[in-house]
Amino acid sequence: MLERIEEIRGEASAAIAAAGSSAELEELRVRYLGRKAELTGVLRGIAELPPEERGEVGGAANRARKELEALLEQSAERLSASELEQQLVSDRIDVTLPGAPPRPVGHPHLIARTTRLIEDTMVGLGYHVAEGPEIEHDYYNFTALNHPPGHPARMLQDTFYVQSHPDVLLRTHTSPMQVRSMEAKPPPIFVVVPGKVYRRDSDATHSPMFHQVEGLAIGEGLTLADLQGTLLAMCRALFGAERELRLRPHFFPFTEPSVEVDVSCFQCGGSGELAGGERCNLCKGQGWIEILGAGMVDPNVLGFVEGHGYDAERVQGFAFGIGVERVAMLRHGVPDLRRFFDNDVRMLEQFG
Ligand code: 2NL
Repeated sequence: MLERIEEIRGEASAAIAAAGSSAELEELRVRYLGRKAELTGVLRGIAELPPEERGEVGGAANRARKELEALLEQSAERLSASELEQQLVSDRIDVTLPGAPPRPVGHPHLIARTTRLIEDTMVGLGYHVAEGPEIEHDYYNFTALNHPPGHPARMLQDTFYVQSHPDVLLRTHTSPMQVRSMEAKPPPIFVVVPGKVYRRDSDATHSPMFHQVEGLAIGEGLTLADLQGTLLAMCRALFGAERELRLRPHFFPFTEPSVEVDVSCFQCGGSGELAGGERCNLCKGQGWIEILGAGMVDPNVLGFVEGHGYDAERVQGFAFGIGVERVAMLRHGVPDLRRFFDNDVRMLEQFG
């Protein structure tokens, strides 16, 4: 029995010394010290031995077990240290490699980009940009802009009012901020006001909320010719250097005379016909596309800011209003303005 214990001890310690991995070591621990191991069986069977053998066999078996346990522990330490070393080598990363490609970030909405383009063009002509409240007093939205009480634009069908304050409303144009700009600064003034406006209207070409840029120029000696030149520069920036303008008489409450402005079609070049001879679908064969409204500021409007230096006998000027959605639809071929507000990324992503 003592010889067998010595054999097991020798075989096991050689195997432990030769083990090449922690996994192999664990196998050896089970084989030599586990519940079914021979040495474990010897220790368990001590009681059945003749009493004179118990001490010697038990002592040898226990010593062998202790020794193997100690050897296993030493080897485990050695192996786990070298395995860690190996892992550190194989997992080493090259910190000089370029990083992951940057995640694509968002971009301004097409309406914001179109607004910017209009602003930038007007800033290039010397205009300032002003923004103001979307919730307005009826004085700034209507009264000071020559829309007298009872004017149809003031009616409930057209304008959103605040229920508890009948004289407070969602602005229907950005003109109120132009009145505020005149109150804040005497002439000459050259200002554009971009922003959201609200009207009770909803279909493929009208949304209850839409965007507008209005321009105002007041100074000495400004004429309709100055208005034409200004709008020509703006429309060429938006639709191409070849464009021409056509002004048709119109009516707006705050301008006199007033005009509607058409730009020569940028698809057919103004001929109304495409290369193959068929009718241009963009201008419907007309050669012209209606793009904005404008006019010479009505002296009555200046009357409301007379106390701020606007004397209608001394200064005059022009104003215009342009719809941002309409410009964006024309420039990018968007067929329905509601697509701007659905916020479907498949739509938005097309205009990065
Ligand atoms: C349009 C075109 C327009 C104005 C806006 C304006 C502003 C002031 C004084 C006079 Cl402070 N006019 N703005 C003038 C003409 C046209 O907008 O199609 N509107 C419905």
